[in-house]
Parts: sequence; structure tokens; C-alpha cells
Amino acid sequence: MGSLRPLPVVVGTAGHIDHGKSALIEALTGQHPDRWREEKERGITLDLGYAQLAWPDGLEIGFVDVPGHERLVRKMVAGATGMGAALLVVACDDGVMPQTREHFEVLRLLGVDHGVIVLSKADLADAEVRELVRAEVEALVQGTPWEEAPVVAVSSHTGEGLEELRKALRRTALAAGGPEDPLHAFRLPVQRAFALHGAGTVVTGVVASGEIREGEEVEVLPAGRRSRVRRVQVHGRESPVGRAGLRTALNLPGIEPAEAPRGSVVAAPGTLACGRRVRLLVESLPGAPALEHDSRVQLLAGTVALPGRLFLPRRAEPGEGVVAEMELDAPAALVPGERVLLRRPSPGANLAAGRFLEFYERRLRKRDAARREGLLRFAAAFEDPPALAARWLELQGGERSSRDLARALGWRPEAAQGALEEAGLRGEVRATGPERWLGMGRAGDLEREVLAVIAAWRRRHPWRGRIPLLELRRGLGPERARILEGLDEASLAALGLRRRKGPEWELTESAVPEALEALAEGVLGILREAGLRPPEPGEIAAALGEDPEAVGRALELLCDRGRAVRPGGEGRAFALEAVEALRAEVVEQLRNGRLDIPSLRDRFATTRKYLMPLLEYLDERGVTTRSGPNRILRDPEAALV
Ligand SMILES: Nc1nc2c(ncn2[C@@H]2O[C@H](COP(=O)(O)OP(=O)(O)OP(=O)(O)O)[C@@H](O)[C@H]2O)c(=O)[nH]1
Ligand SMILES: [Mg+2]
Repeated sequence: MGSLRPLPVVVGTAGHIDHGKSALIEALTGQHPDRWREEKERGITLDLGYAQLAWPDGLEIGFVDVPGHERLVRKMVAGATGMGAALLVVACDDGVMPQTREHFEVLRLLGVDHGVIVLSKADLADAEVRELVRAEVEALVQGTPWEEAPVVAVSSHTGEGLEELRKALRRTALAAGGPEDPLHAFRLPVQRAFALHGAGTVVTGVVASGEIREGEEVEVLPAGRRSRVRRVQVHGRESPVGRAGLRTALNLPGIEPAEAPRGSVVAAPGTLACGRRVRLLVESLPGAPALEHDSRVQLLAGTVALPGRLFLPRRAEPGEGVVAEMELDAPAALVPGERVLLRRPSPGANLAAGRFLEFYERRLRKRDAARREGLLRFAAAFEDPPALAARWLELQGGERSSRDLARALGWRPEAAQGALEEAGLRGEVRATGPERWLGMGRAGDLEREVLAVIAAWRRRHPWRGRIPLLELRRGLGPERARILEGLDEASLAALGLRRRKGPEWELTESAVPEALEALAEGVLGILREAGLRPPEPGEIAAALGEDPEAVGRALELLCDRGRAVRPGGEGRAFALEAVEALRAEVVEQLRNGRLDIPSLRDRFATTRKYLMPLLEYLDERGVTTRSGPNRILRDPEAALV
């Protein structure tokens, strides 16, 4: 036999009590899955059992054998959670029975769509009876993917049909493939935890997502305990790694078995949340008793089986998804999107199926219709990770990092980053800064608010080509202003803004009255002429015979457009060309030694009164900087406006 190659497909049994499920596993593998003395004495399965089957070429599958007893359906669900395929076992001498139907329903609800139908105890039936049972099972699976499943008559006592079953199993397991889930971080819902003499606790289950290696740190929830994996076993043998879809055992030192009972989850640290108040998207099952508001039901999810109180916004029709809330008797660790089943514990009946959405603090009321709507949109995106990331961001109502997203959804951090980038390309989210993201629903709100602030500013200052940052901050509030200030240039341009150093940003589209444009040209002419010795605004107004207020606006317009410069922000303005000429001379002088103020004064025919504020302005813009009593060059090319 070649070396063993475990396939990431656990095959589980399903079917009514006493239909020969365990006997079948033993006939296939040589291992009897019932482990406990009580099981052997009573001849019924009380808990999950395990075995594996290898073909001569080394290909191997793991089995999970479940109990058929009607009171043990919760254990069947715990086993079915990790199944990649199933053996639906129906005894030829009994036919389709209540737990045949119920187990089949669970397989369907958990998405176990691959498998083989076994007509067991074939030795007890003649050809005619076998055909009757076959017809019964075909009616059961009609209209589901199980219609395609092979049907094999088998006797565990005589060995009839076993070879055919092994072949069918191999084809099915290969077709089922492994769970393709590059998104989720490592997670193993615990099926069993026990103490191993001298080695601490061992937990077992089927890895739901990701992979785990010896030496890696894990977190056990809801206990909230951490441990470092000492050993990994797959199918009962030492293995360097446990992967999604493989029956895996982990040796976790420092943890007691009681801290990791069935229903616990072993996860990559910080990737999983737990809580007692869970919000679910649920759909009543056709033909099932109606879900009742404020009733007690059992929640089954992964290996979790917990009772709690169910709250519904209204009566739900079968086939209609509603956002329900449940207060569990104890906390559970769940991942958004995880399939859940609601069950009436007694008399036992499946009531509804659905997905886990989120944990909550406060119950939703009537007026929270928008959030309910948002949650439905979130749930509609479970198969589309970038959309799911966007919907999640919208639900948060503010910016979040990809780490926040990963933690909330149980994703690997790189996967979260990838999904956000993809959602960004689709225009569903927007990067608001390094590692910060905002849902577009919210970005749309921000956009509307920014445009409103700009419009209000324009109404009051139609001649301005800039807007003070203070004005934006006042209009948006500190949190939204921070988001705005973190936006990249392209996003700002879409809002009609351009970032600039200093206390004001540019407005890329301004609508300046024509008369003002003309006046500004006249004012600029005067400034150019005057070089580094310009007149005061009042003098310009007098020279042009214009209203001083209008001249003031024209000067602001020239400064906003970067055609004039006003050191200190008020008073005299200088034509940009004049200041550029000064900068060139200053740079030249500093390259060759020290700044010589008298020579600058002479060269530009000006005085210290004009010159000193301009030299400070050059410091401010970063061309020069002070160094003790002297100036030195900092960035000769720095922008002057
Ligand atoms: N004649 C005959 N009897 C069988 C066959 N397979 C199982 N049995 C008998 O049926 C009884 C039940 O078999 P199990 O394998 O324990 O049934 P099960 O489905 O695992 O039962 P639970 O796990 O309790 O739901 C036992 O007495 C078996 O010997 C078979 O192929 N032929
Ligand atoms: Mg059994």
C-alpha cells in the first residue's frame, strides 16, 4: 500500500435507529465505531463514532458515525457539521422512517449534498422488497441534489454489495472535493475533549476552515483560554498539519477537558467572537410547526447545541427569511454566515434553518427597520466576500480597518484586505486612510454633507477659490472631518477639493462673477508693476476708483488662485512672479553662503518693512528655515502657494 493520503472529506452516516449504520462502518473498515461499553451492551449508538477506510493506493477517507435515536438528533447535527458527504442508510426490512427523514433534512440544511444511498440489511429482503424500499427513498430525495446519488444494496452480514459501495464511496469522496474556503481563519468545532494520561487535553473534530500546525497558538472559546498546540493527529495518526475537511485531534497543554467541551471552538487567536445574544437570519421549514415569538427553542450550530429564548419581529411565513434574535442560556462562539438550525427539543422537531449574523447588545425595535434591512442585505452577500465586506462596513456606520473586518467575520487578515480592495475596485467601499475603510452607503452620506458645506460657503463667499479647513471641520463634525482629511487626492477631486498646505484647501470648481474676474485682472496688473513694494488694498481701490470691499474680494480671489501671495493672510499682497524672483535670489545667495539682506533690498528696490514678512513667508512655505540667527535652505523647490 502506498503512503496514506487522507482526503479532506469526512463521510458521515445518517439514518433511523437500528438501520445498521454502525455495522456498515465496521463492515467497510474493520473498525467498530461504537466506543463505549454502554453502546456495546445496548447495541445502539449513543455518541459520535469514528473510523477510516483506505484504498490500496493510499487514498483515505474518515468516517463519522452518528446515533439514529430520535432523542440524539443534536449529536447527529454535531457530527453532520463536518461532513463533506454522507451515507444515507435505510434498512430493507424497515424502509424510510422518521429519523431517515429528519437526518436527511439536516443534511440538506447543512449543505451536505454529496453521498451514497445504502439499502442496508439486504440479506433480509428479496428483490421485490428491495425495489419497494428503493422507490421510497427515491421519493424522499426527489428534487434535491441527492437524486444523483448512487443507490447500493448492502448486507454487512453477508458482505453483499460492499465492494460496489467502496467504489461508489471513492467516486463520491473525490467528487465532493475539499471545502474551498481561502477566507476563513483556522477553526475547529470541538466534537470531543478528553484527558490523555500525561499529555493534557486532546480535542477532536473536523477542521471547519484554515489549517493548524504543531507549535501554533490557539484560543478555545467560549472558555477564552489560550494554548500552544503540542501535537496534531489526522485520522488518529501524527501529522504535521490539520486542514479544513480533515478529522483532526489537537493536544492542548494547559487546558482542562471541561474547558473545551463539545460546542467549544478552537480558533486562531483573535479571529472569533462569542456571546449569549445572537442575531440570526431564519427561515421556517415547510410543514414544520410555526416559530413562536418568545418561545424556548434549541439552537444547533456547528457542534453547539444550546437552548434559549427566541424573539421574532413578526410571524414568518415558511420560505421567508426574517431577522430573529435569541438569548442563549450560555455563550457560543459563532462565525457570521455559519449555518444554524432551530429545533423544538420535545417533542423533537426541526423548526427553522438559517445563518448566524452577529452578536447584539440591545434587541431591535420597530424603529430599527433600517438596520434590519441592512442585516438582510448583509445576509444576501454571504457567497460574495467583497460585497459582504461592504455590507458589514455599512452596518458599522463608521470607518473600520481590515483587521476589524477579519475579527468580526472570522477571516484571515490578508483575505479581509483582499476583499476590501476588490470591493473598492467595484466602488462599494472607499479607502479613507491607511488601513481605514468606509462603506459606500456611508461614503455617500459623507459626500452629500461635504458638498452641502461647500455650497453654503460659496453662497456666502462666491468670489473665493478656497475653503478654510476650519469651515469644513465645523460643518462636518470632528469624526467626519477626520475621514475627509484622510481621503486620497482622487476622492477629494471627486468632491471638488484639492488638498494644500496651510489652513485652506482649494475648491477646484469656482463660479466667480464676471465683474470680479475683470477687477481681479486690473488689481493683478498693479501688483505686478509694483514688484516687491505693492500698495495697500485701500490705495489700490483709490487708484482704480473701485469700492474697497470689491478690491478686497479681488485680492482674495488672486491669492486663492495662487497668482498673488499675502504673507500673514491679510493686508498687502504681492504678485506671485515678484515673490518667485525673490525666492530665486534667496536660493542663489544661500547656495553660495549667507543671506545678505541689504543686497536683496537694493536689488528689488524695496525696504525691510516689505522684505521681512516675505522672508518669513518663505520659511513658512518650507523654502528656507531658521537656524539660530541665520536662515538655511530647506527645499528650494517648495510650492509658494
Ligand atoms: N441481518 C442483518 N442485520 C444487520 C445488518 N446490519 C446490521 N444489522 C443488525 O441490526 C442491528 C443494528 O445495527 P447497528 O449497526 O447498531 O444499527 P445503527 O443504525 O448503528 O443503530 P443506532 O446507531 O443506534 O442508530 C444489529 O443487531 C445488527 O447486527 C445486516 O446487514 N444484516
Ligand atoms: Mg450505530
